[in-house]
Amino acid sequence: MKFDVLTLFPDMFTSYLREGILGRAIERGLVDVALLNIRDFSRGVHRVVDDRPYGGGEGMVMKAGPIFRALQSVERVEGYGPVVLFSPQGEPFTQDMAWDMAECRQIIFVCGRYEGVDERVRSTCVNMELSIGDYVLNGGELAAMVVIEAVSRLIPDVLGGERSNLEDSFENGLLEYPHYTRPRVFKDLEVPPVLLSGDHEKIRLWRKKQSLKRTRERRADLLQKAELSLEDKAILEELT
Ligand code: 6GU
Repeated sequence: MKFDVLTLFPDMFTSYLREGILGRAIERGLVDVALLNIRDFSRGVHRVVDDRPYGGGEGMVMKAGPIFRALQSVERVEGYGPVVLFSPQGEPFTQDMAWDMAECRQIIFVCGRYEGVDERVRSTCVNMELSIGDYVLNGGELAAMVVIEAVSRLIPDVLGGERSNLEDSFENGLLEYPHYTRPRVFKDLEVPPVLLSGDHEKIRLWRKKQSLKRTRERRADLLQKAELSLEDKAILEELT
């Protein structure tokens, strides 16, 4: 998987991309991230990338030209995916989108900054606009890192033996059950005895119940959308 990231702040990515599971995936050649500094595609000695908005008002707008030229410079590999603009006006990013993106060979990201980007960037070079949530960031860089991480960990072999991602929150539409490890007693708090019982069926049912309970308490919206089995429904009945 190749990610091409257009940004005014490429240095924001460098230490992040060296760390952890993603760092190892890049080292192993499973993921490749190319950083393009939009400023390198500006014109004139002052390397201007933004300007005052037509019609007046506060703040600056990212110029279309540098972004357009940066995009033109990106070599498209076979099987390339979307050109994504990150902005608070975008469609909310979801795990389902991450799975779709993981099928692509290449995704291009444009990180917006300042008050916004010239609208003509949207109409000429971008075919998807994404947000990572209902709050305002200073730019799309953190959003790009979020999406790179969410997509990368779905690529075969990236997680390796770390554990299946199929049990993760959201993969079955539910939040995860609680986890415990040693010691058995911590500040008078005991590990639920069922987890020490060795009875795998009992443990499976307990975890399922905890997962459903937690989802109902914290994210009733997810429970509405989840595909529930007969067993799930029976457990929920019991909980009420
Ligand atoms: Cl993608 N960009 C900015 N600037 N703010 C955001 C966002 C993106 N997603 C949520 N807030």
